[in-house]
Amino acid sequence: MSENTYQPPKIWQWNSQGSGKFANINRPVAGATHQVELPVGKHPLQLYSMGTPNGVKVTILLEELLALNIKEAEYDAHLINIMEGDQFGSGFVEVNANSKIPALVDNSFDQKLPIFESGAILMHLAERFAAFLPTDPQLKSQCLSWLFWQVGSAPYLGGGFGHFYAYAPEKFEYPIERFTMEVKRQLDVLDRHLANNKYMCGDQYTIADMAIWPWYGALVQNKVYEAAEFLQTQSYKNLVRWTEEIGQRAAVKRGVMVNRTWGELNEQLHERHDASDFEFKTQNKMVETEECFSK
Ligand SMILES: N[C@@H](CCC(=O)N[C@@H](CS)C(=O)NCC(=O)O)C(=O)O
Repeated sequence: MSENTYQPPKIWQWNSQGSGKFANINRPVAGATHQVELPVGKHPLQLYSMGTPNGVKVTILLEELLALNIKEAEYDAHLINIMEGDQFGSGFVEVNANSKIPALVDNSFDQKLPIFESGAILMHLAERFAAFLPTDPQLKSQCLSWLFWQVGSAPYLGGGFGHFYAYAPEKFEYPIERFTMEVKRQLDVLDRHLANNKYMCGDQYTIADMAIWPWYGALVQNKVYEAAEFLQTQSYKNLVRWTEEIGQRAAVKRGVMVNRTWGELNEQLHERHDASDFEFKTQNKMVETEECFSK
């Protein structure tokens, strides 16, 4: 066991100078910290997000809807940089009182329709466009069960395992043991299910896959927390098969680029306002353009 002398005080006090990767954005109170309106683009769907696993769920679905030629799914994706505190701007808080990305405003109705929580956004879009959510009651309940499983399970993976394994300023055995146990169990849950199912809902690729892939697929591909070896993710063969298959979809490849501000420059599309942005506005192209202007 790690040596640890910490004793919780009688009453907790906020140390705003706290350590750790997210110390500058973590706060014990809700609400806006500054006044700023959200930008609004030309399409009915306005997404306010960042290319994290929760954000990517929605951009994958939007790109999949567009790949089905559903033109009404055209969208503007505005960057909310959570590391710089954009989620605490007054305009964002009006759309999502919980100050977390992703948030969507659907302007297709008489009144603007704000919606937050990735699972709720996926359901809204799938129902509105009658796609990627089965209508058969058996399959629909399976799809929604897995969708809600993901939303309930991800905090153990991200806030629990990922935080203590990759981000905490010191390594502590107790939380790493606890959350590794749970994440390995979750990986086994998925692997056993995918042994008998092509996708999370039998043969149909649905919003359940789009919710689970950005988290557990990224873990398998060693794209989050650098924990693939530690967790031996390659041993979950069915999960690996499913991860690779979904990763090859063109819409998924586009979805993961949107609102992404790290990694290879040609894989970062900070804002997406048009389908052509994937070709002309990735960061490698933006840098080239800036270089042109500075000459
Ligand atoms: N349950 C929420 C979780 C959203 C969430 O945790 N978003 C993170 C990024 S992945 C965030 O915005 N964090 C900013 C913060 O905590 O201040 C959902 O599924 O939409």
